[in-house]
Amino acid sequence: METDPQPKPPFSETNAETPEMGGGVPIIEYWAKHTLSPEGPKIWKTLFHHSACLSCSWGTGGQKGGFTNEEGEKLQRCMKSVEAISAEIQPPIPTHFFDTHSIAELKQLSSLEADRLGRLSFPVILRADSAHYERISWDEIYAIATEAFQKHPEQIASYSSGRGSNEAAFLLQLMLRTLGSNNLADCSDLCHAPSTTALQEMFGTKTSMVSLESLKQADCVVLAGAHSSSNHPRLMNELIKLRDRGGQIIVINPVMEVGLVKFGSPAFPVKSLVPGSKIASLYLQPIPGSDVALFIGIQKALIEQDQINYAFLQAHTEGWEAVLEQARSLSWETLTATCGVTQTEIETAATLIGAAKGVVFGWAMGITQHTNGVDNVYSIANTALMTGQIARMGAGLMPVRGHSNVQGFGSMGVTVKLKEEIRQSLEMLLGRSLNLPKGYHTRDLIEAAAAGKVNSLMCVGGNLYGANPDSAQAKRALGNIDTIIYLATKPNIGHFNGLAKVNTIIIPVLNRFENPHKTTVESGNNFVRFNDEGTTHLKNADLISEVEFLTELAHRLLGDYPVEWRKMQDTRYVRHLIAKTIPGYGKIATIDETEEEFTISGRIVTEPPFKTPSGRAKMLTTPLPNLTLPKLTDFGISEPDNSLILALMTGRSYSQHNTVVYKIGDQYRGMPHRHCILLNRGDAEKVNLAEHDRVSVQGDAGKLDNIEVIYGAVRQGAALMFYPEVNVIFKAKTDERSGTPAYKRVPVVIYKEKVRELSGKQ
Ligand SMILES: Nc1nc2c(c(=O)[nH]1)N[C@H]1C(S)=C(S)[C@@H](COP(=O)(O)OP(=O)(O)OC[C@H]3O[C@@H](n4cnc5c(=O)[nH]c(N)nc54)[C@H](O)[C@@H]3O)O[C@H]1N2
Ligand SMILES: Nc1nc2c(c(=O)[nH]1)N[C@H]1C(S)=C(S)[C@@H](COP(=O)(O)OP(=O)(O)OC[C@H]3O[C@@H](n4cnc5c(=O)[nH]c(N)nc54)[C@H](O)[C@@H]3O)O[C@H]1N2
Ligand SMILES: [Mo]
Repeated sequence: METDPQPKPPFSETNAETPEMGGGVPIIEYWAKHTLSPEGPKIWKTLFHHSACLSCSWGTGGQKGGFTNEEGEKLQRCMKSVEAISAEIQPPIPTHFFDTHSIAELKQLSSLEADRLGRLSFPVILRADSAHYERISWDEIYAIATEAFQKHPEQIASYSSGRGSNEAAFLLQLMLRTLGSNNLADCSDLCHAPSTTALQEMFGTKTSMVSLESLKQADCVVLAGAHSSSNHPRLMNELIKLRDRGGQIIVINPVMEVGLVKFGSPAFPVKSLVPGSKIASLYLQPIPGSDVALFIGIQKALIEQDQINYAFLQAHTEGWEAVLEQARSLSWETLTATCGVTQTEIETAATLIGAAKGVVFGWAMGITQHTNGVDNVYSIANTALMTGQIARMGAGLMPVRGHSNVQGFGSMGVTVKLKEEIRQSLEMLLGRSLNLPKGYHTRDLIEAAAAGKVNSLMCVGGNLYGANPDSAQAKRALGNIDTIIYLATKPNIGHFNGLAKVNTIIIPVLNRFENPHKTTVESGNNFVRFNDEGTTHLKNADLISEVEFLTELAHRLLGDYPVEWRKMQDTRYVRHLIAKTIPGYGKIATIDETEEEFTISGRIVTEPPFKTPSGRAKMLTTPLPNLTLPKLTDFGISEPDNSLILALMTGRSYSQHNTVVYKIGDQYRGMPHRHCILLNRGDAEKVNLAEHDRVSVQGDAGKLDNIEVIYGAVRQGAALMFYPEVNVIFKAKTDERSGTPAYKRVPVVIYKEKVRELSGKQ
């Protein structure tokens, strides 16, 4: 293998607790500990069950078995799936638990403690005048729910999270839309909505254009703002193989994530697991939120290195002249000052891209969760188009998605931006026009609830309270809603803090490997997996499947219009409807007979034209972001005594799945618990902070005290903390086009001593 162009990234100093690489022996130890423990047999049974992994959109599973991916390759199950399964096979919450624990007590629970209460196994309600959740009968649930969802369509809404099935998702949107509501908020609004918005605008498609097969033909991957060694471990196998065949990987991330430098994968027990495999050839560490400048820099270098594919631009794109002109006219000084990466580093990236035969551009939350998230995606796509690294095998754009079925929810129409084709099919089904109002995405839902405009909310999974910025606002907003119905497998802090004004109901549901019927999910690679029916370990429990609850409620609300809702409890009928309604999903109609999992047709783009009206990709210029940080006085602080203003990135620790914390520490970053801030040593020393000192971290909505300083490989001026805890300190600033909050660039001030606060400010 050639030597890397960059032996050591500039901000690579870690702390003593950081391991030398990601993955490796600790993964095997984790597997052994859990699979050999008393819960072991249950874990193995689930691992072998024919259903998709619960964890991320890069999971395996389905009909080919738990350890086989869509290309038939074995040993593809990551430890995150064991983590997720262990949480689902917990014992039930004891029958009298809620009688003896008041809501005031439950509000104090941390995310980890809430999850460790066990599986929800009977439905409960918290009434307005009560201090306790209490058991409720199904008759009363349906009575309350029916009344709640008969309210004016603009006052009813749903929120969903991508763990449920395509069938549940389809039914949810069909029920809400039949009722006349378009308020289908979804966790993707907080996640990849900038990707769907940008890809739709430029290419007329909303998802990855690269299949696993295509990725295997690439010889360069650009991975921006994705901590895949922690959040999409199976992608690491593809990156290892790419390096093995002589390919190059450019990582773009303000934090030097140890697992993106070197990763030991159990899929290659001899050559990778113990020694580790090199991942990044080049590691660029931009200022958080500055990726547009970095990508324009790469474009500028590509122009200067004469690597532009003009023939491709002329034949298959429009608007390219302005995009090239933008890169030419912005000076190197401006670009490098904005992104904080040197011209040499940027030119090296361009050289690697220019020399590659096939480049795949992958990205995740470091790109999308910014006020200019859509521009970030445009700038990546422009780079791919300029070099013609798109619309063929081995090249293209690959958003690295979140939840294991978040993409399926979008495909099924759980979105405020309904595809025209689906709208037309729904109108045929309904026999009337779907004259839908605009609809609330997740942030609009919170704002509308805060303004008292929402009466009834159905949450199909997720943690709407914990996932949003400004936890106090989220709590207030949800408290204005009369009825909230949570469908969940396990309790979370949202069930205890996101309480409705009158009735909060928690309905315990069966998870993906327990449903009495078959279901399907869609991966981030556009691959549809088929889940067998299963059973639950919870004995004498009173659980329901999402499909059964939604169809029964819909039946009570809508009778047999536009479908025989109760008949839909046999999910084969739902799949037939999906086949008729959802573009590219034709094959789902026969999946029960053929058991053939499939790639959704029309998604993988291996040749032009694109799906825009002109057939050309629409290139769009991308203004540089304004990255000015507030001043001390903006935080209400009068004197500059040892305080530091930073761009704070918020995200996941190694052992958490979104708002659900499995283990308090982050072993990859050497952070021992959740109340830490990862800081560059140089920044800390500037203001006389030592490692392990305790500081206050203050944003525009509040502050957290007693936060431990941990030195890490994060660039100067930036820092990192974990959600959901950190969500109390900042208000939502969103990308206007997608509604996604800027979780990755939160202006904060940190200080050790209690500083004097300006009166009247804040
Ligand atoms: N085990 C596990 N797997 C998961 C999840 C989980 O919580 N746990 N969550 C699932 C979900 S819903 C999602 S959306 C994905 C999330 O997967 P990721 O997007 O990988 O997760 P994040 O922790 O949000 O962090 C992304 C990375 O962005 C970097 N970053 C921050 N700001 C910037 C920036 O301005 N520019 C660039 N280039 N990089 C930046 C951070 O340093 C971090 O390494 O993972 C999914 N898979
Ligand atoms: N500060 C900050 N905030 C963020 C982010 C960030 O990076 N920084 N990331 C954002 C992102 S990318 C996302 S996707 C959101 C995540 O937001 P959500 O998707 O709303 O939250 P989760 O924590 O994934 O939801 C977990 C809950 O789902 C329920 N659940 C699990 N499985 C099932 C099932 O099969 N059926 C049902 N009905 N329920 C189930 C369980 O009760 C569990 O407690 O958070 C966002 N918030
Ligand atoms: Mo996400």
